[in-house]
Amino acid sequence: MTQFTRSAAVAKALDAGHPVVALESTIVTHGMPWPQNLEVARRVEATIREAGATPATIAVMDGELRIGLEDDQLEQLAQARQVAKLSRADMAVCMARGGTGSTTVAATMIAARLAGIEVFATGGIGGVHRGAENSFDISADLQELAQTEVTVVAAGAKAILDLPKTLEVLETLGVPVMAYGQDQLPAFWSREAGLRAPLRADTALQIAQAHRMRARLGLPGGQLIANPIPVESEIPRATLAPIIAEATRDADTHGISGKDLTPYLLQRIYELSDGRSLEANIALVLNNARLGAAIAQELSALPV
Ligand code: PSU
Ligand code: MN
Repeated sequence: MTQFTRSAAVAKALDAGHPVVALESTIVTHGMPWPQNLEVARRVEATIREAGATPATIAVMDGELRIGLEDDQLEQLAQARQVAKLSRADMAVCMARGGTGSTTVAATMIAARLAGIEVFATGGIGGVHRGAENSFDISADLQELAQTEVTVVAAGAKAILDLPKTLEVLETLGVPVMAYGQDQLPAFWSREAGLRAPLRADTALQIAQAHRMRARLGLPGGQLIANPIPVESEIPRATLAPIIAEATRDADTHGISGKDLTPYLLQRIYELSDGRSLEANIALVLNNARLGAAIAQELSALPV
């Protein structure tokens, strides 16, 4: 028995060796408000198709791990309330119970690897939360990058996190972090985090070659590509800093922690920025989808 179901389009592309880009679904259920979440999910898929690759949005629906959603399934998920946010720890439990859940970066990487998809585009990965020295809140996404062979395209780690600590953990775990086309680490809504990225890549081909070289060396784990948000869509760091500080204080006041913290902060920053954070989030996800498709194309042309 296979542990997953592929959509017809994804099965066809993978079996033919055509480029495929995995997409997560937590950004749909917990990262953006209805109805923009559905609109964005559709636009991201369309962007990948226009760039010559096949999108594979991943989710668990009624116990089935789905690699590639049909449009009605995407809509169902976007409208659903109280959907579980699945990571490495709870994906199998949800499937065994016949449940429904969206996949985070960690769970999407696991599913992509099972299906033989090498590239995954998202908004921002989870990382080390501010105050982690007390809360120990470090996203399972980091550990997943250390053990699952998928190249993840993100706009850096979300600026709500402690970025220096996030980079330190990634270094400890042996995860290559490459800024795309610049030396600075991008910080999600802003192009620069005020930190140098450990590595830099200037072309999709370089990223694809590094992915293959890791495999040849037998190194487990993936790569994190930090793709800066387009200039015209960025929110400068100085504008965001007080908003993030306020959202973080509010989370503290209301005792928000664990899995609820990231969705709470994203929603609060959306309110405090009068919707600007969402516009930026949409622009960066589309930008990552384009780069993901380019990397998938290079990988499909390289020998395994
Ligand atoms: N990127 C976004 N919005 C999101 C997320 C990423 O633009 O909502 C989600 C991803 O699914 C990521 C998760 O894996 O947030 C991290 O959650 P946590 O910090 O609880 O590990
Ligand atoms: Mn967490």
